[in-house]
Amino acid sequence: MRYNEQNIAVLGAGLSGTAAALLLKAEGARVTVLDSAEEKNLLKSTIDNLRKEGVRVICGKAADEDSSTYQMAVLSPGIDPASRLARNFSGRKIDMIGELELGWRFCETPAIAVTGTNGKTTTTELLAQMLNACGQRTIACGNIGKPLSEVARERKPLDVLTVEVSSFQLETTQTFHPSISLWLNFAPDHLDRYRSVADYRAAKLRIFENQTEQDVAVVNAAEALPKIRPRRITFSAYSNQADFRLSNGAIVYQNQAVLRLSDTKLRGLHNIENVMATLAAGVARGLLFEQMVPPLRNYEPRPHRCEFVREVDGVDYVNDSKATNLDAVEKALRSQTKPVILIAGGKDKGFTFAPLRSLVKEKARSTILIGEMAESIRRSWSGAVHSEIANSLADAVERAHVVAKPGDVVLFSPGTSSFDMFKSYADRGDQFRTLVQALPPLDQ
Ligand code: UMA
Repeated sequence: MRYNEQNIAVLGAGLSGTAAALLLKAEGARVTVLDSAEEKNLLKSTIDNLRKEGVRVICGKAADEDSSTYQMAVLSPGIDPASRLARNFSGRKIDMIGELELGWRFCETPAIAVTGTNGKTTTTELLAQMLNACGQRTIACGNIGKPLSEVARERKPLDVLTVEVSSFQLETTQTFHPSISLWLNFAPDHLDRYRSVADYRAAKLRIFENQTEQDVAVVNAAEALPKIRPRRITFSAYSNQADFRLSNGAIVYQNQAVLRLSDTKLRGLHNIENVMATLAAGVARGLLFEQMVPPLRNYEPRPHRCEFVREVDGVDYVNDSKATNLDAVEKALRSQTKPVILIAGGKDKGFTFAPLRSLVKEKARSTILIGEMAESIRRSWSGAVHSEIANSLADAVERAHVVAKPGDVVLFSPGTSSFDMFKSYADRGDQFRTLVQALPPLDQ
């Protein structure tokens, strides 16, 4: 038992913190979970379960000011190392690792790690589904929602791990070493956490940190990456200078057509690149295309990613709540063939919507803005498109219903995170779907 009798602090009582605490407990540590939120605002069942398992839980101000002695602290990815809670530990020079790093220390299975600003979750799912269908036992984990520490504690027999990794998780890795890494794309994001785009990129680049010449990096050919040690396999839906490329509606590898896009349920060039990256990882694992293609054809896209909800009075309603940055909105807008009524806005993450101005002018007939950023987005797009501000998501859907004409699409692609008004992007998307399902036809 590696941490036997050690006092270890786990910061954050969310999914990662809970998984880290239970893993450490199973490894003989004396565990304290600390969370800055008041106990009444945390999930009671989670806290009760931790206490039942013998974990000490400290919440609120007492957590931020706790002065007990610890040998190590484990940080949840959503907690900024500059936060008061984290500084209470780093300030005392207590060794601090992230939850992903902790989980990795207990995994004896090789890992495929997937990063990128957009498409991580889809690619991680595609890859896990494909590998399992090809007889390589894997589990989709990490940022996708199942912390690596939970996988480590379960000790299921697996051939490989398929881990979605975020910049937040990569910030605090030390030994994490994927044998195959996937770099899908990069665009500015999370500027409420990072001082600059360069800092965000540097955190993501840590995915390659421990890779060697024996490893593989599957990388988007459009990306100017620094020198890295692993062998590269490249992909691009926009360039011919890549190992996986697009030709006549099919993905081509070394001049061999591998998969026709119309045979999959995924749409948009960004998804084509996700499929290419998945195939490239399969090649790196020694799989054959005839094994890989059938499960990719059967893959059903996840909700909240350009999800078609319903048609009302000739208007399509699309839920793209997963779009939490501008790059994702850009991709959603570009894949629309009908005039768009765009619903956007949410939490202020430290950037403006100005870069989308000309695309919105080209694609959108009208925009309806919500949340903390509504006024700032209206200013950014002033003169380019008609914008109105709604005071809730329900109000936005109602306004869209009135404004949209037959042949339009109402696209809910917020472009920023949800936490100003919702629990998560999924909660936000679920609420949008419910509101749209409840819309009566206009003539009723
Ligand atoms: N907290 C504090 N002090 C603070 C800030 C937060 O105590 O200063 C506490 C909160 O009160 C809360 C806890 O920290 O109780 C939440 O921790 P967390 O934000 O790390 O959330 P988890 O539930 O552990 O979820 C995390 C990831 N969340 C983030 O990175 C923000 C989940 O990714 C991931 O699925 C999960 O671990 C399992 O690995 C979500 C996400 O939004 C989906 N990721 C970002 C993204 O995809 O863009 C990176």
